[in-house]
Amino acid sequence: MVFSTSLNMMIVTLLILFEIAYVSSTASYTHCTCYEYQAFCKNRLSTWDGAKLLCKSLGGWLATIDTESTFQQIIQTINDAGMNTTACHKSGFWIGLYDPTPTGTGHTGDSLVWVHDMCESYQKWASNQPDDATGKNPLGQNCVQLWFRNNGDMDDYYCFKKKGYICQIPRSCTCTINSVTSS
Ligand SMILES: *[C@@H]1O[C@H](CO)[C@@H](O)[C@H](O)[C@H]1NC(C)=O
Ligand SMILES: [Ca+2]
Ligand SMILES: [Ca+2]
Repeated sequence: MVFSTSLNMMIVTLLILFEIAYVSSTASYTHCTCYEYQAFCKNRLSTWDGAKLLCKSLGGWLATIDTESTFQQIIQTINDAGMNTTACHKSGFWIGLYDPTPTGTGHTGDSLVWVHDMCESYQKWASNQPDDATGKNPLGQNCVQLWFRNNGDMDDYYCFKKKGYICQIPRSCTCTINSVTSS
C-alpha cells in the first residue's frame, strides 16, 4: 500500500505545556514555544536572589507571566496541588518581577521589570499594592510574590525573605505537523 502526504491538509498545532508540582494542563498560545512551570515550597535558600539561582540551576528563570490565562493556570495548579497552604509557601511564591533600582521611595508596576524578555507583561496586584513598604527594610519591598493570602494576587515584598518560588523552564517545542495520508 502506498501512502502520500497532502501538504494542503497539514495542520500545525501549537501546544504549551504547564506542569506545576505534579499537575499538568495545556493551553494554546500564539507562539511556538513550550515552557514548564515548576512550583517549589520555600527552603533555606529561597530568598528572591536564592530562588533566582535555584531556577537557573534548573536551566530556567523565575517565572514570567504574560497573560491572564498564564496567571490563572499557575494559581489554579498550585491550588489543585495543595501548595496553597501556609506550611508550603508562608503566604507567597516568588516570581521574576522586581525593582532594579531599590530605593524604598515607592514604585509602580510599570517601573518593575521581569528577569527575562517577554512579548507581553501581565500584572495583577492585590489591593493597595505595590506599596514598597519600608517597615522591615529602608530600601523597601523590591521583589514580587504571588500572595496566596490574597488569592495569589501580586504583592511586592522584602527580597531577603524566604518564600516558595515558581521557575519557568523552556522545553523543546512540541509543535507538531499532522499529515493526512491516503491510499
Ligand atoms: C487551596 O485551594 C483549594 C482549591 O481551590 C481551596 O479549596 C482551599 O480553600 C485553598 N486553601 C487555602 C488555604 O487557601
Ligand atoms: Ca522600590
Ligand atoms: Ca507590598
